[in-house]
Amino acid sequence: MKRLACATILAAAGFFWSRPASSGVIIDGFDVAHQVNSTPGPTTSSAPEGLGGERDLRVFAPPVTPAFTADTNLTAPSVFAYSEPTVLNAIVELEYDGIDGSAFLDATGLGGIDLTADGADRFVLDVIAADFAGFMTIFVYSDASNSSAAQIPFGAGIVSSTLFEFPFATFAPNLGAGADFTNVGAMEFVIGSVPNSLLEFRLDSIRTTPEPASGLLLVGGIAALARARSRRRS
Ligand SMILES: [Ca+2]
Ligand SMILES: [Ca+2]
Repeated sequence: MKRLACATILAAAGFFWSRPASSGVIIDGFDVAHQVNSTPGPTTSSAPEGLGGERDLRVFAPPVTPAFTADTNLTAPSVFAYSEPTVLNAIVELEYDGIDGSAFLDATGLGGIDLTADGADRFVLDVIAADFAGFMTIFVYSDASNSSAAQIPFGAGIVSSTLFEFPFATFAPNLGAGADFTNVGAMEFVIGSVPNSLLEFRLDSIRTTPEPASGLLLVGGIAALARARSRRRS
């Protein structure tokens, strides 16, 4: 019993020892209220909680009355949300390109951020609601001539926090030679539904992260158990 308790404590300690010094960056936590309509069009908002200090938001949808909207921190606290009231086949875009005051892309606006500086190797999007299936696409730009993209579909029926991981290694060149993830000037996150659906979508955060914590827990726990076992033998 004592040995088991010791091994458990060491396993827990192993987890913390093996955790990286940093755990990525928050690209957006959606803490500031911001809304965009399909008409009159795109908006840009100060976003002190977002990477680069500003979020540019665009929706691509036919004009309807009342207007189709997407928002942050309005439908739900610290959440990005939109809901298609009729079949719109809407596309919604979140853009991080520094403080340019425009929903048009400034492909070098972030000034060459190194997304891997703290050991991060993937984006994680925390989707908390999606009643219809759809897709998420991420575009990463080093400049206007070089970008990479990755797309992940999501299924219908998401009702609680579901993490979608986009490892940097899975991105394919979209323009030129592709993006250099150690020299990033802008990022776009695009969300859309499958055709002819009425998607209600909610996103809790966008961030970067190193290897998944579950893998580190396993490695740390095994190492600690091995140490406990060798102590028992000695
Ligand atoms: Ca901007
Ligand atoms: Ca912009």
